[in-house]
Amino acid sequence: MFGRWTGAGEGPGEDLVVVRRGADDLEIHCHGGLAASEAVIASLEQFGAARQVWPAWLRAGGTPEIEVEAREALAIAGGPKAVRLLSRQLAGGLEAEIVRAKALLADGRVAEARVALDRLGRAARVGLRLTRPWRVVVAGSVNAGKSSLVNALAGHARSIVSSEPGTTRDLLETRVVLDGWEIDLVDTAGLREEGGDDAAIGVEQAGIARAVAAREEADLVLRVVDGRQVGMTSSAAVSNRELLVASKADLLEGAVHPVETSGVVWTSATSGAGVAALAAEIVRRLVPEEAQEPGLLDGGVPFTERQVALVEGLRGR
Ligand SMILES: Nc1nc2c(ncn2[C@@H]2O[C@H](COP(=O)(O)OP(=O)(O)OP(=O)(O)O)[C@@H](O)[C@H]2O)c(=O)[nH]1
Ligand SMILES: [Mg+2]
Repeated sequence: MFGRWTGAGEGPGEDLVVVRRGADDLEIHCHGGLAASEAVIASLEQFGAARQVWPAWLRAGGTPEIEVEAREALAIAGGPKAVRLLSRQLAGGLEAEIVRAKALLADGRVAEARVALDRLGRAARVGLRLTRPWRVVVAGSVNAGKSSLVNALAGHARSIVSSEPGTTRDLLETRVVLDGWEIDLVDTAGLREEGGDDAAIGVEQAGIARAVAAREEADLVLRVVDGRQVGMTSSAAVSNRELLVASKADLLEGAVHPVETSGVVWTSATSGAGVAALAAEIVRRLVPEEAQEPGLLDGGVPFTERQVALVEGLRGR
């Protein structure tokens, strides 16, 4: 039916189309924009209707829980890899594997079920991160070239760069997509190693405190060292959550070594050399599963705590 919705009678009303989809199922189509739909909903509420958020609406309509969760996650996920992974779960990837594992258990084929459930358990680490970008903190001494590297990775001049030590004061986040993964790069205030951090005063000191705190919460810390000083940095002091990055390779005479042999990623923000290799290395460190177990993320992947608990429960049987 086409007609004019006048609600409680105020205003000119709203032209709309009402479609009966079933005995107790009506669709109301109105003009675009939020104002028209909001006015229609408000008037329906006056007549006793209850407003529902969409996940509750889907659940009430009998949509399977994993599908609702996948739609909720897709609404906030970023980066093509997370979206592709979640789309597969929406299409039934995880559901199918859970059904299969349950059937195996019912058949007494416990070992086979275990293999499938263990795989789901290993995939869950990445699955649980699909709606929250990885966090990479860029740290190091003042003037090491941290902001220049962030800009090189982001492909635009996000952070202010200058030869003045102590240029970056606060944490500055830049969301980037590297090799399909969404990542927040966090530029920080440099540490003043030589004169001690006492050389920094006031706001810079506060910035350094924030930099230290940010490192604690990072998935990965890029420890940026001026290439001319790399020899003075002991790689033994680099934790497995850290990646040693040498900057300003263009100022160096002689060869730079590949990361496989030196453990150091050599880069030049000025020439762009090594920046793509750095991006690849960041992803390799954040999502080692991709290289270590190809195919792990191609099948069912649990992506909520509820799903992980469900898999754990089956594994315990
Ligand atoms: N030649 C050369 N110079 C660079 C490179 N990267 C950075 N620089 C220079 O090094 C200086 C410091 O660079 P920034 O990126 O501001 O360094 P930062 O680590 O962010 O410094 P703070 O924020 O002060 O801690 C600037 O003068 C840059 O132009 C590089 O790859 N090659
Ligand atoms: Mg800086």
